[in-house]
Amino acid sequence: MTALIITAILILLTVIVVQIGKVTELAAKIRGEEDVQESQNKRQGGYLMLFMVGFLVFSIGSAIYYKNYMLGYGPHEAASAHGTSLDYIFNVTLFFTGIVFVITQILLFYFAYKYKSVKGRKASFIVHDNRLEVVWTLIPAIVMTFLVVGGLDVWNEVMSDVSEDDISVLVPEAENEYLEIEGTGYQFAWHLRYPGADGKLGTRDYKQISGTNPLGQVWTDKKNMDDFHPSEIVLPVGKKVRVRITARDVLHNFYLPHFRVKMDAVPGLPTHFVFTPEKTTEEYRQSLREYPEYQVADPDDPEKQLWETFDYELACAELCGAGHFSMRRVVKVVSMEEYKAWLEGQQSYYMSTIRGSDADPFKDELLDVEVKERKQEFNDALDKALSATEVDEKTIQFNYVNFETGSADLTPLSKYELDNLVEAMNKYENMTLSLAGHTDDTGDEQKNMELSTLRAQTVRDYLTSKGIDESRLTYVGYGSSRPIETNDTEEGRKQNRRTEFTILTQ
Ligand SMILES: [Cu+2]
Repeated sequence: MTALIITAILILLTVIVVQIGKVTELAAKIRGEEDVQESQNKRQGGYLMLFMVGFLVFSIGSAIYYKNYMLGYGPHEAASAHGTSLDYIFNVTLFFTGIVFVITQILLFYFAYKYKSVKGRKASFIVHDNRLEVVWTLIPAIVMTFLVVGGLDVWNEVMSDVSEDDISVLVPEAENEYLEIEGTGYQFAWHLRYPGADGKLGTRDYKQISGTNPLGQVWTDKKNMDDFHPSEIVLPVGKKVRVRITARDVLHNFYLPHFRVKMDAVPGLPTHFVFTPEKTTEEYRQSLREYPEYQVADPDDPEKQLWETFDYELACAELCGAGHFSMRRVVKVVSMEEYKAWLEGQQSYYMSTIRGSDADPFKDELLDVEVKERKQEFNDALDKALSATEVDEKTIQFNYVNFETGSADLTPLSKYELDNLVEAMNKYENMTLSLAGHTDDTGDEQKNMELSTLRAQTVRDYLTSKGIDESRLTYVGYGSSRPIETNDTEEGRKQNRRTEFTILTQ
């Protein structure tokens, strides 16, 4: 409706202007062309001066009025180290272009007024003026040089990469340490990756991308094992961050407006930027608190005001498709203690999703940390059994000794626990053991007896192959005669299929 009214007004105005023109023409015919023309020129010159004043007042006034909507002003302060210099160079540019803008506008309208056509005055014609040419070439050249050099300086600061002396770590403490994270754009979200305890992001290969491996991480690269995929970016304040940026499908753009960094995410061509967040989310919220536009209730959370719910954000600044808007991710800048606490809650993608699956190239071996953990677990159980006085407390069940289905062949991972036992037997030279095999109650009992005996024997053979004297070991198979759990459930049957040892002497 408003648009319709405005259109109607414009049409009417045009009609009026055309009618006035016609009337003036008629008047000119009556009064004589030249007189009318001259008074008209005079009037229009005056109008132009008026327009100039109005226009300049409006331009400058609106710039001042809307100042707080510009980057670097009011609530839009930069939150990174280089962001302030970037805002500064914008202001310098604005200063010079502002001066040029005002001068040229004044001259433009003043000349139109001053050199309006007057009876008997003729325009002079200048072919060429060297001095003028020099002036209007040199002045802009000097100003441009100043702006470009200043801009390049800031650009280099923004685009500077980490140096060779810098070390990537998960928890940057020293001056030359930085945190490297990774953002991969796809339609329509960002997949984020942190390096894990080793501080290094593992290698990727696009051919490895699958449903369970969204980034195509190469699992044979151990640097990948501790990498984790958080749902938001959390950064420690005041520490250098290098962001590695890639894309999986089309062009995206990794944009952190509050930190004044922005970089295209290009499929097949990793890009990067380095920045240092200088203000925590909480500090930034406090600085927003004084602005009335942030003192209103948050529509999503009416209990709180906008400044309280403010969060830094990551956006995609490339129009990458229909769901482009949904590529927002929250960025939190926190103190080092909070950052460390957040890290505690993060779990390695490999350990939580890939470990032990068919995609795991290490499924037949234990990782160092697992070896350590299990050894500790074993030694704790052994110490407990050694110090026990009751006979039935001297039996320890192997938790990780397993056999291939229906056979007495040890699975590859079984050797670790058996090696722990070898070590213990070497340590306690007088220790003698009885090994026992058990099955569940499925199948033929005769077969179960044979299998359990064979399995206990396999364990014995493994131990003797590692140099333990045969005289220290006896073995027996119990079949399904000694269940520790019900045989009615799969879980119970699993518990009953076990191998254990009892300390006879120590
Ligand atoms: Cu995008």
